[in-house]
Amino acid sequence: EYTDPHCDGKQTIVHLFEWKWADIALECERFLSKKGFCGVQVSPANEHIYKDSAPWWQRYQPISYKLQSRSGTEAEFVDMVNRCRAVGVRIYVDVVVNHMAGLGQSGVGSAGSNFNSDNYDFPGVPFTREHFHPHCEIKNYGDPNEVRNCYLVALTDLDQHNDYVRDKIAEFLNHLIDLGVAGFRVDAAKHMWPADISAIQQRLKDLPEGGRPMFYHEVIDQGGEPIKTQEYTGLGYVTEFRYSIKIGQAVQNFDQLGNVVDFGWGMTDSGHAFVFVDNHDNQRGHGGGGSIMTFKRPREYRMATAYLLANDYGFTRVMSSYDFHSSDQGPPSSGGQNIKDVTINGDGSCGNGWICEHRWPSIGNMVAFRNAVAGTSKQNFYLQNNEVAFSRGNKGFFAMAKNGHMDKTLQTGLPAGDYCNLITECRTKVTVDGSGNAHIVINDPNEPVLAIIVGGPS
Ligand code: AAO
Repeated sequence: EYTDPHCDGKQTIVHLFEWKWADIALECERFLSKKGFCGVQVSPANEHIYKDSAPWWQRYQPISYKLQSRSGTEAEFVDMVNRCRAVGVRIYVDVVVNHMAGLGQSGVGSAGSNFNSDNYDFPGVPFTREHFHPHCEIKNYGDPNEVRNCYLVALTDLDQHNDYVRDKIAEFLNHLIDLGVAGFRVDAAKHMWPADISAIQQRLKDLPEGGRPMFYHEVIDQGGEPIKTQEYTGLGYVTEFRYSIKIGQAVQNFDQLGNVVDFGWGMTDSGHAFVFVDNHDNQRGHGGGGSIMTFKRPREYRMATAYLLANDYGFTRVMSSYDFHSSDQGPPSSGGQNIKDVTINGDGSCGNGWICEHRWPSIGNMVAFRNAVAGTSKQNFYLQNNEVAFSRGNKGFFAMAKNGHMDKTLQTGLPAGDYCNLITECRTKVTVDGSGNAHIVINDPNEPVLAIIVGGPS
């Protein structure tokens, strides 16, 4: 019920991590709409702490639900939502409702509200001591009571059993619904009781155009703890971190590519799995490890994301990062809390320290592939000599070569015809014969991917 992204059947969102609202509006108009993106996950939009060092994670310490953050004002937020929507791109907000700011801090937040965490005083909402769990730190992830009722890294833990707390959180989400967003990423959902999240959902309006908002819950379940993603699938999508690890490993060892989804490991069913190659935490060593593939290894990262988008599992999110050298470092800035503009170079890449993985050809162009093959399954699977290929029903065909070169005749499952390789934007083509076979050639070590679709450009 909470799994419809409300974007006309499109299949992929991009996390524009720490972008300003004004830049996101521009990106919807100049790029995302043209490439078929469903929407954008935006960084937390509500009031948060300001720290002198301006780390990215200050946005995960709420002070109130006023919509003024490092990314912009409420007016700028509304302008972004409307301009993106006008070109068919929706906004999904990262909502931090498990907790407020961490202990040991006081002062003024990004919207000008005072706070004092040690006194549990957040007048901007307002929340007071009675709305929080008594202090205990989460030490043992083996104890679900501790994970849900104690504090995650000293963040003052709201008690979502409390009706007033439920009402205030619902009021915040309803405000965002009124403004036209299509859904929510629920931060630290693992640290809230599923029944409490459900009680909050029941207080929410339908979207103005009808239907329930999409929800995806951040639950890190890598198999070793009692809390399972399946406890949350009744509430929407749930993050599937095992897939992130498996895809990262498999692009380094192609033999594993046939086996990145295994329900025997307790992985989330495809209709509820929210999937990605990396996220803003694990790309910098926060929130759980594994061999995570990131933009710092561009060749393998392209292959990992292309495979994510080609495969028939889950609802997909593409990461879009800024360059960083230490795990706390905030977004490109010219000092203080100011965030630098995202500039666009002549070749379509980004400047000013923004990586813009979503604009890399074998990532951005795979979004159209995923849209075109939605609802089909993998067929004609071929995996040999560090080459992988498969068809998606009779709608699309995908191939990838680890060393950048492939020269092979394969069954594509597609009707006869000439098809453009989406990745090269038609600079290379594929001819499928009457029996569905085609001569597949890949000859680019940097973008070693080929993707063709029925009904695509020709
Ligand atoms: C900052 C400072 C803290 C300070 C705090 C309060 O860094 O020192 O105490 O402020 O003043 C982000 C940053 C935090 C930051 C916080 C607030 O990452 O560093 O704290 O903002 O500013 C757990 C949660 C998960 C969470 C993740 C980071 O379950 O929900 O930690 N992610 C979200 C956000 C994240 C944000 C918050 C939550 C808080 O995406 O950006 O924090 O709003 C295990 C558990 C996981 C657990 C990890 C990390 O993972 O399973 O549930 O994630 O540990 O603690 C193997 C296992 C794997 C395990 C992993 C690591 O891989 O298979 O399961 O090892 O041990």
